Amino acid sequence: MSDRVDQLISDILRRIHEAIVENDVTYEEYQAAKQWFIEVGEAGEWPLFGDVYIEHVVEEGAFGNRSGSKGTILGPFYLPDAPVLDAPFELPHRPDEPGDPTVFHGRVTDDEGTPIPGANLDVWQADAQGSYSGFMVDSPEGNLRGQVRTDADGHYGVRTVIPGPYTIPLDGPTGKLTAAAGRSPWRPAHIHLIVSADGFEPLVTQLFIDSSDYLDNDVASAVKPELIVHPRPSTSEPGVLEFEYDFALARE
Ligand code: MBD
Ligand code: FE
Repeated sequence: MSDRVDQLISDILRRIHEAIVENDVTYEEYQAAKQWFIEVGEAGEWPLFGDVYIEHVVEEGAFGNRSGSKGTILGPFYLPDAPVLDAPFELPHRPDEPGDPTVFHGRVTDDEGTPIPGANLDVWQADAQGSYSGFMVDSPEGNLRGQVRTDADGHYGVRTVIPGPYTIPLDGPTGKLTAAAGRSPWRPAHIHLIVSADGFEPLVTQLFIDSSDYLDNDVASAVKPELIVHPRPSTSEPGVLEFEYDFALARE
């Protein structure tokens, strides 16, 4: 293990040193960078910074060649132990939850299309204002988080609202660095899922809403074309949107 640590830290430091030399980094810039590191820690933003700017490369390296459905990054807003929902599998929400009511459904199968009964889908998302419960004070505890199970045919369904796009906090160190670099701080509207079943690799993924802004400019670089969904007016329920998505899991 210490060989691994030595290999990684030596390589990372060498690349930082090269960037300093190639860009003629000044003492002032070095001191400003140190202060920025301190502020990221004080603001509790290391998980945010890591998941926005680094995680996508780790995810692609770990899972880019796996069989089955595409995954993407976990991000900083997952909370374990969300309630397991019963029919009609509606994510917990405020009585007057803003946003377009939506149902999505599909199947969980193995990578050859055989249905998996009793698979678990752990679902979490921002509300229509881009707020995640448990992290932002304007969203009540447990809002828009829940787990659903597939039935005997591997079918699942989830009732929710379309999330809004999310912006990283503009007044924190990650947002200030993002603005200083002239980058967009936005993520396109997305729904997070971890799809799991005994004997299969858990699939950590996100579904991106096709009508959202920022699909081609995600600050977290986590959009993949296979993960874009197309909500359409439901044929059975007026005023409700609907989309389908099937998940294929890789065997352990
Ligand atoms: C998010 O909502 C998110 O999903 C990621 C990966 C990073 C920041 C905010
Ligand atoms: Fe997110």
